[in-house]
Amino acid sequence: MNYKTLTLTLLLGLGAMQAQAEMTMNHEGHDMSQMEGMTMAEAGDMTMTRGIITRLDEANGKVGIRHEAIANLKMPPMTMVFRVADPALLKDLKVGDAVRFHAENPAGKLTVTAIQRG
Ligand SMILES: [Cu+2]
Repeated sequence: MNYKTLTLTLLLGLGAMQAQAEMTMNHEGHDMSQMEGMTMAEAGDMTMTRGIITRLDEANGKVGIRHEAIANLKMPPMTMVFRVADPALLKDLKVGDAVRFHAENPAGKLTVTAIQRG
């Protein structure tokens, strides 16, 4: 991990902690037991983004996508490589396929957690 990545990871970590602290404060006095242990994704954020497959590397669990803006990650349109949560997600895809996918950024590693043709 290089210095830049480390800094980014730390910043993202702080941001997440801050968001959590704010959420806790905003919900003071409410019953939060149902939310315990849930990530935002599990709480229902499954924003799907459109893209075109530009590269497939099933062996290394990576996929290149020319994607539209990713709302949940506040990322502008670009072509980039993502990790995939499970390489099996890629098995029916080929370069040039139009897809819809959901990506998350756990610990600074952009990861596709769901992808489908369409
Ligand atoms: Cu991107």
